[in-house]
Formats: sequence, C-alpha cells, structure tokens
Amino acid sequence: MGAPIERVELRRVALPLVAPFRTATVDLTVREVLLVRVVAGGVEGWGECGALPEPGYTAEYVDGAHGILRQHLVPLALAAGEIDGASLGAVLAPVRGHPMAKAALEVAVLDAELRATGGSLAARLGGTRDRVECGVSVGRFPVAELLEQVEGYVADGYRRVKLKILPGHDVEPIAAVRAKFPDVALWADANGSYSPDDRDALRALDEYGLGLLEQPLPEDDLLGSAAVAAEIATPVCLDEAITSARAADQAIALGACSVVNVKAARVGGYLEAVRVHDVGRARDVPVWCGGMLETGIGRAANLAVASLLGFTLPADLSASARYFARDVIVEPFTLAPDGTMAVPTSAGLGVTVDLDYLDAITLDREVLAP
Ligand code: OSB
Ligand code: MG
Repeated sequence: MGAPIERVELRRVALPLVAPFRTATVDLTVREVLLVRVVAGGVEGWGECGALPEPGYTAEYVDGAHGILRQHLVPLALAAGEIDGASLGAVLAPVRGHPMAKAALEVAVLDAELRATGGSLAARLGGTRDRVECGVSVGRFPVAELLEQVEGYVADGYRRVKLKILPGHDVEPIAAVRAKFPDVALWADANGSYSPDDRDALRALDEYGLGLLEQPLPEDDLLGSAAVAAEIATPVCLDEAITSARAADQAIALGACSVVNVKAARVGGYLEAVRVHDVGRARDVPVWCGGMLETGIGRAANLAVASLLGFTLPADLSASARYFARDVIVEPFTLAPDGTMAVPTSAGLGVTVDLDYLDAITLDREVLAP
C-alpha cells in the first residue's frame, strides 16, 4: 500500500512567542521547532515534531529528535519501499522510544497520502465534529501580569483556562484568578513537580473548584498518583505518564487518573492517539487534546484528532495569534467568539504552508533520499 518515499526534508525553524511560556519544567520565549516534509508518489506532506529545545517536559528535545530521524527513522522509512501511514509504525518499531520524532514522520506520511487521495486527516482518523472547543494554557507569570493575560483570553472566548503550577507557586495564582473570574472553567497543570509528600498542598487546591489537576506527580509514579486521586476531590488527569494506549488503560485501571490528556506527539503518533481516545471511551473516562505550542502545521493535526467524539473537554488548542505574531501557514487559525475553532476539511492537514515565511525563519535544512 502507498508509495515509496522519494525524499524527506528535515527543517528547523524558530518562531518568537508573543508571551513567554514558563512551566515547572520549561522556560521558552522562542519556539524552535523541527518540521518534516516528505515527498511520496510526487506528493508532498508535512509534519511537525512536538519536541522542545530542552528535555524538560519529557526526555525528547529538538537535537535528539533531529538525530534519531536523520540516523534511524528516516533511513528505515526510505528503505521500506511502498509505505503508508498505517504501515509506518511497524517499519519504525525497531527504534525504541522517541515518540515525538516518530509522530512527526507519521503525520507527514499521512498528509502526503491524504493529499494524493483527497481525504482530510480528521476523516482518516474517524473525527466527526466540524468544530472543536478550545481552551488556553497559560505559563507562569507574576500575579498582576497573569490576571491581565487571563482577562484577555476570557474576553477572546476561550472555554477554559489552564494555569501552570509547582510547589510554592500554586494557591496564590489559582486563588487570584478564581477571585477575579469566579465562573471561569479553571484547570491546573503541575508537570510532575509535586512529590507524594506534598499531599497537604495538593488537598489545599480542592477549594478552588478546579476542573482537573494535571500530572501532579512524576510520570513514573502511578501508584502515588492513585493515592493522590483517592485523597483529593479535584479530578486527576495524566499527561507525561500516558505514553501509549496501553499505558492509558493501565493508569485508569489503577485509579491513577480519571481524565486523560491525549498528545499525539507524546504517544508516538496520531494513530496511537486515536487508540488512547478509544481506551478512554471504553472505560468511560473523558479525554481532551493537549498541545506542544505547535505551529499551524501541528495545530491542524491536533484539530483533526480533537474532532473525534470522545474528546469531551476543551483542548489546549488556541488561535495562532495566542502563540505567534505570524504563523507558518497561509490562513492562520482563529477562535470564534463561542470559543471553538474549525477543523480543517481539505485534503490531508488542510493547511497551506507559507514557504516564503518558512524560508525566512529557517535555521537549518537538510534533505535525505534513498
Ligand atoms: O504540559 O501540557 C503541557 C506545552 C509544552 C510542554 C508541555 C505542556 C505544554 C502546554 C501547552 O501546556 C499547550 C498548548 O500547546 O497550548
Ligand atoms: Mg501538561
């Protein structure tokens, strides 16, 4: 099935962020991002790698993803002959780990395949909604600035606000936002920064009516997460810990979470993200689409997967302008006043890459061929 890959371009670009993004584990003012451009059967496809420049969120980082793609993943794909999105996973399986690098190659292959046949990625994944409910993930700021940021996002219409917290920087920002916006749907994301000994601090968050608390403990502490989930009223959601559909199934079975953040980058691709979604549906656990501060290329793919019916909570999918003064696609993504974004409907990712702008912000570009 499919066509042999003729060539693969690995391109690194840098986009300044409109506001800094600081979490317990990440500190960014520029989004440096690795893009993958595949040509198969004479048709081009694009993918975006979720990896950040530093290995603070998970172990992957831009240089590492670039290296594993150049040295291992792309050569395997080029040597595989006829290939498509569905068969790529088995071709890449000899490489352990590196889910973000694999996901970037997978989505580029899917985009090329779908642009050749005319279907949208959303339809290919089984998505049925034409609009997705959107939230916004806000980095850490001094409280006055945080309130200003949140005020802008609430005015824009975002359906919920997610705050980044860590021990010692939790109650103050949460209480301030809750006091000023009593009705806003509010979530908190700890990025694994608490320890099981911080139970009192975590219990203290129950007062603020949070919709969920994301990844309170380190990613490998599922039993600890189950203990926290049993002890606090706020629903526990896992992000970093959910590395596959199997991991999701086991985390839910253990009681480690009652909500799952689905990020295709973190689970190795959009096809596995659909399987995580299916686990959520089978176990009656709500899932929602997380993000990695993607450009319009990755955002298009996230909108496609978020259009599946099991994604029942607002996504970390915000308008292009929330991240960048200028996005890398010709038609930037915009938020409707009702807090939704349209799912692209044309072939593949359904977006047109702005090559002139991309060239202007390119740091490095290489082309690999058989
Ligand atoms: O933990 O969800 C996270 C961004 C980079 C790394 C980790 C996370 C995030 C976000 C951003 O929260 C969500 C977005 O893309 O808007
Ligand atoms: Mg998170």
